[in-house]
Amino acid sequence: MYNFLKQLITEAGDIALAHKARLADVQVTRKSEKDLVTEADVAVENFLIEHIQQQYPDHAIVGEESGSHAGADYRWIIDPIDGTTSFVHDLPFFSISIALEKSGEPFLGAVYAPVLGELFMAEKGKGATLNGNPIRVSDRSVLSDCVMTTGLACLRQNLERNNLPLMAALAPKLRGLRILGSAAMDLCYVACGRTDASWELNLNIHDIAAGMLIATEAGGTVTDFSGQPEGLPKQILATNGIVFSEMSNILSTIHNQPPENSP
Ligand code: 2AM
Ligand code: CA
Repeated sequence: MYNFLKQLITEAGDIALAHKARLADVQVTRKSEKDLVTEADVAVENFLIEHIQQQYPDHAIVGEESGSHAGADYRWIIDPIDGTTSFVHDLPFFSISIALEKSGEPFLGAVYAPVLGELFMAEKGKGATLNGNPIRVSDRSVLSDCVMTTGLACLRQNLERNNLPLMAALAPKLRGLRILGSAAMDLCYVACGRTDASWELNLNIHDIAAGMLIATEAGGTVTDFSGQPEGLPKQILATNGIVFSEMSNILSTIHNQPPENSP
């Protein structure tokens, strides 16, 4: 299954790149005012579903663009393009994200950023790799030495509590804060130690399922802000483990404060 996944995601990356090569002609439609879906998202997802169903006809599949396809013990969770906005704006920070669960537990994960030529993979209990080489989280412990990523998916949903207060509180404490636009890549960058943590609100399971396994297999933590799994994927905090407590305290304290202007 590992080799099947590796080949599948690489071929899916080629399809995304072929669409990107004629970006001006790629059809883009709006799921909502700011939420985009392109011809490439649909083409990659259809390719993935077709090949998974051909190889494993009894497996279940959940796809971002097409919903659930029923099946048994194994479940594939796919995001054909994570970071569709980056794709549309010709930025390199988009990825294909594929996770495989067995009996409800993550078992295999792959995230491929085709423009950058980077394939992150993990198998439960066997560690994580980048282009076949083992990776591990960073050992930075002081926030002022840390670079982190976050995102603003929450702003598209008019939530009462969004990420802006959290960003305002954390940015001054860090060496750097980045918004790359692909939650799957954010988790992989924690996994390989480029960043030391990442947090975000209101993601979907297909954005994070593969990256979570990759980050945890590389020695990181992936939980909700309080350190539990229950709040995922609406709250996510991925860390190198060392900065977890401090980040969890800051995020929980600020996020649990009543929003301004409330009685
Ligand atoms: P997508 O590109 O697959 O939609 C970036 O912050 C992350 O947020 C990406 O993983 C992106 O996934 C996701 N995202 C973008 N728009 C979103 C929305 N309206 N609701 C939830 N997540 C969204
Ligand atoms: Ca997507």
